Order: sequence, then C-alpha cells, then structure tokens
Amino acid sequence: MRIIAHIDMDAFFASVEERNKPRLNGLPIAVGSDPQDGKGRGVVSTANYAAREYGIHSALPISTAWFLSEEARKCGKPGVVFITPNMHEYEETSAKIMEIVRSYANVVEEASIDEAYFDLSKTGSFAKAQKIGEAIKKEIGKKEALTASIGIGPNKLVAKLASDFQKPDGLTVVLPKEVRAFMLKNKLRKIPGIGPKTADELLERGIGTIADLQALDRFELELAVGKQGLYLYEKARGMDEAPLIEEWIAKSISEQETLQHDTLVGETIIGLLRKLSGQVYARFTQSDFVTFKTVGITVRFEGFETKTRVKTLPVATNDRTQFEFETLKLLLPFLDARENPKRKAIRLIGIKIEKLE
Ligand code: TTP
Ligand code: MG
Repeated sequence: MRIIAHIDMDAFFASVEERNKPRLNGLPIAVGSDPQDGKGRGVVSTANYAAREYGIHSALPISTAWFLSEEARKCGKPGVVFITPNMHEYEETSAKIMEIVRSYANVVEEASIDEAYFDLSKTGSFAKAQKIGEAIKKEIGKKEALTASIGIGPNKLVAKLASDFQKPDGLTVVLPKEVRAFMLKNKLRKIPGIGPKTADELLERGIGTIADLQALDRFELELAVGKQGLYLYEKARGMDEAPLIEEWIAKSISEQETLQHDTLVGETIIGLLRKLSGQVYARFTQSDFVTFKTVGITVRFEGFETKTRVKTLPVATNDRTQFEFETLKLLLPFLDARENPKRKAIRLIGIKIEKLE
C-alpha cells in the first residue's frame, strides 16, 4: 500500500517576514515588487492571510494591491505592509524545513521552495502516517516558528489536494476508500493540467465539476475530449501512479524583472537580459549543480501577452558565454518582425536554465 504525503508551507514568504519582524504581527503583508505609491509595475509574490482578506494574492499586479490597501485604509483598517523579497532568507528557511522532513522520510521530492512530497508507505498504516505528519508540523513550529499544511493520501495527486484542503495549519488524511468522495469536494481547476482554457472547453461540453467527470465512463470521456479523456477519467477519481522524483531534474534557476516602462529599445531590453543572465549564472555557480542543458526566456508584452522560448543544447554546459549567447539568440526575434510583427513594447523579461545536473 502506498502512503504519500505532501507538505506546503502557509503563505511562505510572508510568514517568514512576519516571523523575522515581530512588529508586523497581525498586520496584512504583501511580499513582492515595490508598489511605488501605486505606480509600481511588478506583481505580488505572496500575501499573508490578513492581506488575502483584502483580496490580495500571488501574481496580482502590485499596483492593484496598493489600491486595495488604500481602500482598506479609508475604511479604517490597517494598511498593507509591502516588502521586497529576501530570496536568500526564504531559501535558507526552505532548506531547514526540507531537512526536518528528511529526518522523517527517506524518499523526498522537493517540488518547490515551500513544498515537498514524501513517502510514508513504510509506516504501514494511515494512522501512523498521520502521527508523523503531526510530528513534522510540531517540529517546524518549534524550530522555525512557521506553520505548514500537510495532506496524506494513497498518491501524489490526492496528497497535494489534501494539503490544500484545510489551509493554513491543516492536516488532512484521505483514506483509499474516501478518495472518490474527497475528489468531489475539490474544484475541477485543482486537477493538474486543467487551466482556464481546458476548463472552458470542458464547460462547453457540459463538464463543470469533478462530479460531471466522474459521471462519465472512459469511452464517453474520450469521445467528448479526445486523448485527454483517459487522463481526466483517472484524475477525477483520484487515481495517480506518478512516482516521487527524488533528484528533481526538472529543477530550474530563473529570474525575471518588469521594466520601468514598456519599451522596444534594444539597448534597454538587452541590458536587462544581461543583468538577469548574470543573476541566474551567479545562482547557478553557487548551487550544487555543475551543468545545465536547457536555456529559456520569457517575454511579456504590454497588455500582458506572454511568450516563452526554450533551447535545449546538444550537450550540457556550464559556459557563461554560451549561455548569454543562447539567451540573446532567443530574445532578438522579439525585437523585430520575426516574433513581434506588430512591434509591441515589452514589459517584462525572464530567463531560466533547466535540466540541471
Ligand atoms: P505557494 O505555496 O503557492 O503560496 P504560499 O505559500 O504563499 O501560500 P499558501 O498558504 O496558499 O501555500 O507558493 C510558495 C511561495 O512561492 C510563496 O510564498 C511566494 C512564491 N510565489 C511567487 O513568488 N509567485 C507566485 O505566483 C506564487 C504562486 C508563489
Ligand atoms: Mg505554500
């Protein structure tokens, strides 16, 4: 019997700030780019739960967050404390949390800076796995003064949904016999791979909930949505065989930045590209990785249309010049008609390296 757990820290960046600066206790906090009195152009990385009550959340434009904070202040509520990210601090805290998790489980997949899957099959029972979940939460509280939410289920899919089910500070155990009913309590969009576009397409076929999906057999689903049918059939029923990936090969190092003004001036854009590739390369040299094989860029235009381009090299490398050259080659077509026929101004540039070894 498989017993898989998923841990996800609560309002991670904001909670670390709140812990480190006790004077912020109880106040709404948004971690993200500089709001510049409402003129800032970046986005919110995350907000603590007090700020979420104002409608502030990850990926919201920072200017909107500023506006919501001003509105709240007019109603006599406390204004939001805006903080620029201290990535180094979050990475260090993350490493300490992963260490705690590793002391309880020997197979651990670090899925992002604040989440991990870990295998508790060896405990032999969901009751024992639950005890371990409680112990991990307690140790994180004691050593790091942070709260986490943990989900436990028969596979990664159910564990992840379960960790999100009673946030913050939750512990949700879903037994195999409860899986089907548990799935019905989750929104369709929580199934990985169902983005806004797929959700719209499904809705056109009368499928708006997980219950709608569960009502169809695999043939009906294949008929309705094509080759994605079997995948949806299984996920809607909480079926998932995906293994834990201990060596997180898909791991990447990335940086992105919003330009001060939307622009198509080559010098400005290439200047930012150079700065970002310098930052990515510095983080790479400080990491335990020795090579990368894939280089990627993100270009966001005015109006938020976003394009990504990646290039996988014939051989893995650690060469800085080659890295900068490849990112430049990916970027240049966006400055002229090749990738930018309407000559739209650029708002944001991002760079990443992947397939790290
Ligand atoms: P999440 O776990 O998605 O969010 P969270 O921990 O802030 O809140 P929750 O309690 O709902 O889990 O992401 C972890 C961290 O990753 C988050 O604290 C900040 C960062 N992040 C971004 O920088 N941008 C984003 O769009 C998201 C979603 C997260
Ligand atoms: Mg989290």
